[in-house]
Amino acid sequence: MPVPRSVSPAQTPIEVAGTQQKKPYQVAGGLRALREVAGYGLRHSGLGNTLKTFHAINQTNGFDCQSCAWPNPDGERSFAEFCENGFKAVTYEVTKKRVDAEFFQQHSVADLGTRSDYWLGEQGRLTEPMLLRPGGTHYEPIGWDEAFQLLARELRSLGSPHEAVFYTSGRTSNEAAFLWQLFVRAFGTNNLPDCSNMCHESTSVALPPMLGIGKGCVRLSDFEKADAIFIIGQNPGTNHPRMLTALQQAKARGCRVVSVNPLPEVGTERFKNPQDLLHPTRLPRFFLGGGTPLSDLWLPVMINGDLAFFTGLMKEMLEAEDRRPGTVFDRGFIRHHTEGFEALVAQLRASAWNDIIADSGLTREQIRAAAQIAMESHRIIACWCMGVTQHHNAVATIQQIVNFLLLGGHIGRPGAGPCPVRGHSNVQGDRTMGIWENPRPEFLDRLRAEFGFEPPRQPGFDTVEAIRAMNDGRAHVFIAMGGNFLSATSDTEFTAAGLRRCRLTAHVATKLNRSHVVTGGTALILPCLGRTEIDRQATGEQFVTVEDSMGVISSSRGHLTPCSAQLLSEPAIVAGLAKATLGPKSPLDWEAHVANYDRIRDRIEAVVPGFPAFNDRIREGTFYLPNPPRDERRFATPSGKAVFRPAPLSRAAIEPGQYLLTTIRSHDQFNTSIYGLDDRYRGIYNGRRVVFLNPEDIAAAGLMQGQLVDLTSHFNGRTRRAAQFMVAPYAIPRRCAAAYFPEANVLVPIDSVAEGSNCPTSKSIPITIAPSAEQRPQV
Ligand SMILES: Nc1nc2c(c(=O)[nH]1)N[C@H]1C(S)=C(S)[C@@H](COP(=O)(O)OP(=O)(O)OC[C@H]3O[C@@H](n4cnc5c(=O)[nH]c(N)nc54)[C@H](O)[C@@H]3O)O[C@H]1N2
Ligand SMILES: Nc1nc2c(c(=O)[nH]1)N[C@H]1C(S)=C(S)[C@@H](COP(=O)(O)OP(=O)(O)OC[C@H]3O[C@@H](n4cnc5c(=O)[nH]c(N)nc54)[C@H](O)[C@@H]3O)O[C@H]1N2
Ligand SMILES: [Mo]
Repeated sequence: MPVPRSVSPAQTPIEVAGTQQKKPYQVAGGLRALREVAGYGLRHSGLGNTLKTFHAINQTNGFDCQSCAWPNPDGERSFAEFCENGFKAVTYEVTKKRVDAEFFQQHSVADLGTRSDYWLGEQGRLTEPMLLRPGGTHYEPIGWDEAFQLLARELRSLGSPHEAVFYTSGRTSNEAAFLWQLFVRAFGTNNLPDCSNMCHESTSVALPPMLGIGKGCVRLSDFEKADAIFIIGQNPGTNHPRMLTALQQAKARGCRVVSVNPLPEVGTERFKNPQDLLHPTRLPRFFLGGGTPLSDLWLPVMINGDLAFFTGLMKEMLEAEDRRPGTVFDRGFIRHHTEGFEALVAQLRASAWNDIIADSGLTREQIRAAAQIAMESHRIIACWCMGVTQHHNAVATIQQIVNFLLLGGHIGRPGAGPCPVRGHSNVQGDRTMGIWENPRPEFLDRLRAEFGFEPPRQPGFDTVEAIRAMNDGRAHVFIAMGGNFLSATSDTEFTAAGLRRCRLTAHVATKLNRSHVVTGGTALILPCLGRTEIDRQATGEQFVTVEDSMGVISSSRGHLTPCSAQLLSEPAIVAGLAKATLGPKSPLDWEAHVANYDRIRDRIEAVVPGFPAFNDRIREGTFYLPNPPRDERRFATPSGKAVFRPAPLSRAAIEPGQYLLTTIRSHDQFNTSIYGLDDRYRGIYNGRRVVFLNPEDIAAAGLMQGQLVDLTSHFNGRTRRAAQFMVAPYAIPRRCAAAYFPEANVLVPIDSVAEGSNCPTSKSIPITIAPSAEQRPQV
């Protein structure tokens, strides 16, 4: 097999020789999912740990699965409350392999730069703090105290606190996140970019002016009551597999599911629930038949066609309402609880069907079929994820989805409401804890009242702005609480250049990744405990808390012996850094708070609304944060009403000869962590450099299945290139293309962002496609 070619240390090497395309799966889940779980678990973490994990994952007294933010049932939990991909995420952390000092002695940073993302993650858990000196070729061990002193020195020597960037990924617990933002603000800046900036930021911007809240307004139990569930730009079979259980149960009651997605994702089509194996009465359902059909209607919108689709959907409903006034819209709700209805109606009337059809890529019949389901449903839930949030018009699209819900009064009604499905297991909680570059003044006021210092008021850098700041010399120190900043952000080579210009880059992490390999002058790797591990502090074993996608706070307690005695918990790392940096200027006694996380929770209770009697309540079980729109149809907008926000049609433009590229996750990855090289649901094996194209486009361009092509993105007259992707014919609308994240991130221009939220447009990138100079050997 040919040696993989390294593009640059910032990108995973090109490996295309063995990639194959076969038939996509017809059913999600099934016995195969169980086989994957068992195989993956045993291979990486051994029998003992596999069984222990199996026992504790998502159980009331166990740890919160780190894979996604889908909630656990409020009542009784299944004995196996997890999914294939959750199990892989856990196993990825519980692996028996170690990346220790000896490993770093054997592998220079240059060597690591030639390794694939998959290989880096497979090497095992980080075990001790490591330092890369200026000009050094290898990371070498460093003590924790020395590491904190070094970081503190660098931070204190900056011209201003705003020259440092403090990134957060969404696995960070509430306790760690609260301390982290407190430290950063006491240090003097709001430079707190987080993964949310690349994820649901468009949601967080779209919702507040309409609903007075930046979060979804449904509970899991609402899925038991809904008449229709719209799943928009989301692939739950891979990314939120436990959602399929909720959909399966909803379907059994006769609820209808509409999937809005350019791709026919198997997870929204058919599902065999592996958990049925544990219920004797459900066994026949598992073994007989081809699984539960999930989707009643699949709408293959063109990439970025969602805004037009929702405009068409509402226009169709408006025409029906015109014919039979008072029968389609919830006039009572609109009158009492909303404002701006007339503006929306005017916008719908002004939108032309020709434009709606052209922009959405759907037929009038398809839109009519969706409207029919909507008009027959008294309770509608709309779920959306990255297929919606990562476009230039994402905020407008989300607002159009909420307009649709408001028309029918589908908010604050059991079985109905907006349901942005969050990604990382605590990304929503991190924001609640104040991880935000643009904090509300009320939040800062409460911080000041509780801790007696004046927090900075000037907004900080979000992710995109942080990358620009590192590149143009406004930021010199980059410290990350988890994540893989380099590979997760857009414009990979530009981000790499920014990191290289920093004086210092440091990462609190559990596993090795590419961000540890493309560094500033000095670099640190600070290994931390994972969710699965026992967190013992001065007063005894600790637990942490997280918030799921539906605003439920639950506790998480690790059960396994830490993989190395030298790991610190995330709160302990923040405390060590804060104490060294702030010294006597500290707003609290860091050590005392880390000794007993109850003290951190007391501080959270004092600062963050919704946490009264936090320590008591969390010991009794889980609890919901208040959600006024859901609980009492109360909207914290200036008028106290929900606000319609009409969004005029707009679409990502492509020139003749161009395609619109979306970047997606395979079934075998968690963001930048690559679990394996297959995407069996889509029929892709042993490789990730694949571009999905419509067969007619492939023929029209004179290309062939399996051929290698180079992708070039176009933005404001500049091009960016990613070489050697294998052509894979797929059921995707014409002029649309899909490739995997993070391989395709190099194509996403730093300046191409969603209006209002600054989220990189990872789901709509205009590209051209040309045959590669190098082709794979014919077999
Ligand atoms: N196993 C696993 N679980 C995960 C993750 C993971 O990587 N692996 N990541 C976690 C995180 S952080 C997040 S944010 C979520 C992500 O969860 P998803 O949003 O489901 O992830 P993506 O793969 O980005 O998928 C987006 C979906 O949108 C579709 N899509 C693409 N472009 C468009 C468009 O223009 N319009 C519409 N309507 N659809 C479009 C794609 O076909 C795909 O089905 O999952 C979380 N859970
Ligand atoms: N093109 C494109 N780009 C995208 C996306 C896309 O759809 N397309 N999606 C975007 C989205 S939705 C998101 S959320 C971001 C994700 O961006 P990030 O959150 O930055 O990336 P992850 O890959 O989730 O981070 C993985 C790393 O986190 C570390 N880690 C794991 N567990 C822990 C822990 O418990 N503690 C600590 N301290 N570290 C830990 C490990 O070292 C691991 O290597 O990527 C974004 N980028
Ligand atoms: Mo995400």
